[in-house]
Amino acid sequence: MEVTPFCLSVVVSFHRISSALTSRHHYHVTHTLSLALFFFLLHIRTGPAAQINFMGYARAGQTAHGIHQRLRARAFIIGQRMENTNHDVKETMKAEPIEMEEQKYKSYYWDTAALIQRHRNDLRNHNDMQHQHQQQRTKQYSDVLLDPNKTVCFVSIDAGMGSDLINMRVVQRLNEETNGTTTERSLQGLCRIDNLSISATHTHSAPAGFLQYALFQITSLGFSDEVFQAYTEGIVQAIRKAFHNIEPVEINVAQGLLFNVSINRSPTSYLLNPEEERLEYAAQGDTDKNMVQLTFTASQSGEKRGLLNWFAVHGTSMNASNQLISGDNKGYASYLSERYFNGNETLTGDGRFVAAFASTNLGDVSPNTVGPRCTDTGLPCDIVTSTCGGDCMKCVAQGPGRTDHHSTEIIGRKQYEHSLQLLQDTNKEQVKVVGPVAFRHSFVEMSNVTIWLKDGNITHTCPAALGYSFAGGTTDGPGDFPFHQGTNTSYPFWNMMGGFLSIPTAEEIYCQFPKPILLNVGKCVVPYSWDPNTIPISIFRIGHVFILNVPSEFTTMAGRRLRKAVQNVLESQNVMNTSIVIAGLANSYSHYVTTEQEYASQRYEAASTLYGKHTLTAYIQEFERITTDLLQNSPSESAASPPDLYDQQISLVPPVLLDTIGLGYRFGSVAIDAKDQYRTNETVGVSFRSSNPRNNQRIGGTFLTVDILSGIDGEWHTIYVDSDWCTQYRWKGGDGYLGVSFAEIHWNIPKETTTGLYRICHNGTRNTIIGVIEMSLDHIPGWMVSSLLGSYAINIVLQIARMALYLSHSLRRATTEKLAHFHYKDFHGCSRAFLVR
Ligand SMILES: *[C@@H]1O[C@H](CO)[C@@H](O)[C@H](O)[C@H]1NC(C)=O
Ligand SMILES: *[C@@H]1O[C@H](CO)[C@@H](O)[C@H](O)[C@H]1NC(C)=O
Ligand SMILES: *[C@@H]1O[C@H](CO)[C@@H](O)[C@H](O)[C@H]1NC(C)=O
Ligand SMILES: *[C@@H]1O[C@H](CO)[C@@H](O)[C@H](O)[C@H]1NC(C)=O
Ligand SMILES: *[C@@H]1O[C@H](CO)[C@@H](O)[C@H](O)[C@H]1NC(C)=O
Ligand SMILES: *[C@@H]1O[C@H](CO)[C@@H](O)[C@H](O)[C@H]1NC(C)=O
Ligand SMILES: *[C@@H]1O[C@H](CO)[C@@H](O)[C@H](O)[C@H]1NC(C)=O
Ligand SMILES: *[C@@H]1O[C@H](CO)[C@@H](O)[C@H](O)[C@H]1NC(C)=O
Ligand SMILES: *[C@@H]1O[C@H](CO)[C@@H](O)[C@H](O)[C@H]1NC(C)=O
Ligand SMILES: *[C@@H]1O[C@H](CO)[C@@H](O)[C@H](O)[C@H]1NC(C)=O
Ligand SMILES: *[C@@H]1O[C@H](CO)[C@@H](O)[C@H](O)[C@H]1NC(C)=O
Ligand SMILES: CC(=O)N[C@H]1CO[C@H](CO)[C@@H](O)[C@@H]1O
Repeated sequence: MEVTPFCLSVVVSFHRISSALTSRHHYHVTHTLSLALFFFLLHIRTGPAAQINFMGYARAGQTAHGIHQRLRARAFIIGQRMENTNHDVKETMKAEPIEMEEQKYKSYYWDTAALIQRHRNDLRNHNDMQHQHQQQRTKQYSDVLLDPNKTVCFVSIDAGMGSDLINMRVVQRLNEETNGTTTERSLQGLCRIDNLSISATHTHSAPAGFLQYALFQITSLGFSDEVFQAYTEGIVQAIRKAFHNIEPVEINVAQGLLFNVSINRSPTSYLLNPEEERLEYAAQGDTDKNMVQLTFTASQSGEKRGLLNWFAVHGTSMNASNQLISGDNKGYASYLSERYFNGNETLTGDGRFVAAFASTNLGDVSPNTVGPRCTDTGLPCDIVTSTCGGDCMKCVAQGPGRTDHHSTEIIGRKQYEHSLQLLQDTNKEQVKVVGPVAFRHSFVEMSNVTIWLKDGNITHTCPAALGYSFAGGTTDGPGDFPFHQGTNTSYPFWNMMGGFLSIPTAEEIYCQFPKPILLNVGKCVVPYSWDPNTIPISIFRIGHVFILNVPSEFTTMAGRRLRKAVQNVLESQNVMNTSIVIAGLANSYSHYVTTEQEYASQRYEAASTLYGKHTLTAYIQEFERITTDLLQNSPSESAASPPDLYDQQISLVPPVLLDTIGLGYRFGSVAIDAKDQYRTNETVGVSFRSSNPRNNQRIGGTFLTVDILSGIDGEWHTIYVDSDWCTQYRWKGGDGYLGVSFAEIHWNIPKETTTGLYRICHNGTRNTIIGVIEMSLDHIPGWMVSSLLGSYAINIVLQIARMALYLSHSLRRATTEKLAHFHYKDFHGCSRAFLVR
């Protein structure tokens, strides 16, 4: 049903990013450069709201068609003050035993993420006060220098997974651009590859195309520089914002079990783990129910500043049919929490309080608690293979809600309420975090780790490979017929298909046994690597809290074993009463990690355990190593960093060519207006004549506002933006529309809405190559020009010309920059005023 927009131009606009970089002054680069201008001010990010594929379900048709919730980066910088504040670095180099630090230590944390730079009158006074407050604070703490060796930077992002390329760019950007004030300079070198962790919440409704390995780019039509730049920019801005909110805080850690929010989606695999091991976790069962939460309270004012928690559940409440950008259940939980602490009157995105619901060992954990059912019969599926009559596509897990949207609300709200309980619980469950901040980081060449087994034998991990069941998908997002989970035998036909890429050697087949190799991804290098062979791991210490950053999805039991192994190392060195959490999907992506026993079942998670059945053992061995290094204050050995393949990336996603509009119409004008009046709980729908949102992603801004007319000053005041749960921005455009597009805005009027006059507005940016001509026609009314230049006929001619331009490198060189330059113009429109009673 769904057609990938621009499928025709896909073929023609094939280009390499590298050529874009070498010809800096030519046109598609100029395109990205001018976008960067918009990014600069802002730090809330969303990937392109249109046409880009979502990461997660790997469905070619699941492309972004608008925004339900903006994606966010939430950054926390936690560190100790430089011992010696006279900036003499040499003085501070002396290593100190950890225990001595306990009482002296002070920790600083900056929150982030949440301010939108917008021109708004309504909250001006409020903002002025905030601004003054902020300036005071900056003044107060601007002289604080953090010790880079005792600082960790943790960023939770609403995205599918972390990316090593993004980490590299974020660190580069932080070092390049921090040349302003003294405070900016002390940000330089503070967050680096070894103490920065960017962990994704694993929402399956965020744009793809930002990973540098070919496998992840198949359904997203290659690499998408727009998405990559937006994510990078958002994270950099979040870290910078965190840095500017420096403040002494008290950190508390609390934990508690949360039931009825998750189920195991491979319960038969879990049962293969030894019984005595499973009995140890009888209170929690086959998924981790424990939420571990850090809360940050300003030391001076005692105000709550933020929270950061980990609870294991997949971001798959929104299903594979969803086409609106969304933070899924974690994003909704963050939204509710930030709204609770910042107050309803604070616009979403503003406000000091930051709540991050981060991901952990969620590998086999689904939020679809009703469980898998056959879509045709309604009966449970075959439990071993997750099929109905042999077809995996019919076996789909259902959430607790009526719709996937409703399920997201239920699962998100339960996490939020539990987090609030943990935070407000003033009994002894709250433990004050004391102790030093420290970290160790290591790149590990996971494709060939030598492993010393307990029985004294030596073995090794294998080059990355995906098994048949990988193509079977999961019950949260089934794969393709004829594949199904639990396949442990291979078929010549599929071996031949997979063999086009790389034929596994006998040794590789033996190494991966019993996984039948479908894709020998570790050896595929055309056009560039398909999966990482080198992965980053790190351990962060914040007092007695330890964060284990892994670039993968650990299953429940795999996570428990890793935490236990690290705990044993800590206890052997007399570090007791620790809280250990796994930060999942951090800093790169290498699929799943199961236990050796689960590996034998070859369900999806096992087929996606890239480096063979000893993958978990390798992780544990490497974490034991860096944990020991951390405790003994010795440096950690590291393999070479993963390659930077940016220059080789292929992108098949065409740029936005033109925005057109029918003759006589104006961009931003209303196509379908609001009714005269509504009641609460009704939905207002307004449609605007609009443009492709990829022209300007409005990072930190909004595509829509819901305004109320104030009875006091007679001015319109914004109350909701496109980040709010009650609003939806849908983009209607693409292939069949010849460049014409509409912005459909829906506002589901919340119950607590007061009686009054409201309106809905839309801001967009249109794209025209002939900006020069347009400017020379300045004396003609704008709508006339835009409708003239926006007419189909003219645009088809221009589109052909532009396509030719795009195709021909030499032509591109020959044309002047002016002609080739994309030209952007903002537009704005509002609905009629309507009454809400
Ligand atoms: C941090 O540690 C590194 C390596 O141990 C050392 O070279 C550097 O001087 C230290 N920096 C500070 C500010 O102590
Ligand atoms: C950093 O300095 C360079 C050159 O002095 C300047 O071009 C650039 O704009 C500065 N960046 C910031 C963020 O101030
Ligand atoms: C989980 O939900 C079921 C009903 O859906 C209820 O009977 C049960 O008590 C709940 N368990 C917990 C621990 O809340
Ligand atoms: C804030 O909004 C929530 C729902 O979004 C509502 O339940 C609550 O009553 C509101 N609080 C106030 C003070 O209006
Ligand atoms: C997703 O959920 C919606 C309702 O929320 C349902 O109509 C649709 O069939 C579901 N799609 C899939 C692929 O499960
Ligand atoms: C794996 O590492 C060992 C040494 O640790 C080395 O001898 C061997 O050649 C490596 N294998 C591959 C395929 O790189
Ligand atoms: C360890 O090596 C011995 C001798 O090669 C072999 O018999 C035994 O099966 C190995 N054990 C494991 C667990 O592989
Ligand atoms: C493959 O799985 C089947 C059950 O699904 C099992 O009987 C068989 O032993 C397995 N084969 C291997 C090689 O593990
Ligand atoms: C660890 O916690 C227990 C109680 O939970 C307490 O009795 C013990 O003293 C603590 N140990 C340390 C070293 O703090
Ligand atoms: C709000 O509307 C929905 C359907 O759109 C309905 O199911 C629900 O009961 C309504 N709630 C109230 C409080 O009227
Ligand atoms: C929308 O555009 C108008 C007119 O250019 C501008 O005044 C307003 O600030 C913009 N609003 C947002 C939220 O960007
Ligand atoms: C890998 C890396 O970035 N290492 C750096 C860690 O931090 C120390 C101190 O700032 C640097 O010297 C290392 O280069």
